[in-house]
Amino acid sequence: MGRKIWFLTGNLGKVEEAREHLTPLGYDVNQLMVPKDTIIEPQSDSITEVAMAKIEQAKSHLPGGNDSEDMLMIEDAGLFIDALSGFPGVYSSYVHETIGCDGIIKLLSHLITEDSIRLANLRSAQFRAVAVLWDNGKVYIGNGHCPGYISTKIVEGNGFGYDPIFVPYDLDSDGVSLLAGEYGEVSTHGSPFGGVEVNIKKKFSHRSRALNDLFNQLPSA
Ligand code: ITT
Repeated sequence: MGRKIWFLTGNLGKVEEAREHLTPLGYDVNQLMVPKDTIIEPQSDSITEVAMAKIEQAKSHLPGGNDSEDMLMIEDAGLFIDALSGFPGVYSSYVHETIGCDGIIKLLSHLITEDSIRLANLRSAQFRAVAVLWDNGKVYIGNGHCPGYISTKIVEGNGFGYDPIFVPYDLDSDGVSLLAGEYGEVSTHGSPFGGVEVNIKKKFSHRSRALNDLFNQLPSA
């Protein structure tokens, strides 16, 4: 196994996706858990600021301490819905815990049409992720986003969080996201992430893109 990365997160779905992405690159991804309320998330409307504040606090919890050869990673994400001016954004966790996917569908219930292209425009949204890696005193930051729209129905099965209601826009043959309604080589055919396997989600996801951006900056990546 390659170098160890401690991923500070309470979300096993995020760990699974990071493993899917980083194991083939030779990294050994481990979940780092700290007692609840040990890390204080600042109130900020920037997910980058939140992630940076968390990494500063998390360093002392790295097994082996600040001198550890291991890396520490944090990744913060959010769902930004255009028709709601970017809500829930940095409040995504709280909103998911309170009104959930069902509540989001209700908030958009006035945005319905039979025309699938118009629907994908009216209900447009994006997932954004920022991944921060601490490696022996050096800090790297990667950003990723995934454009798509909020479905009219909940599809459960795979994934976590808002996956049951988020449909990604298709990708072209280079893996670049297209616009609403454009057909590309890679498509979930209108299914939210909840209806596809993790290795398919990986092709589209904000998380994969943020990790790609980050690991491309590493000298020995
Ligand atoms: P941490 O312990 O790592 O903070 P979290 O689940 O709170 O885990 P985030 O703050 O990154 O994760 O995510 C904010 C919310 O957005 C939360 O409700 C997640 O479930 C949801 N979310 C993040 N990434 C997602 C993804 O890829 N698919 C679906 N929902 C996602």
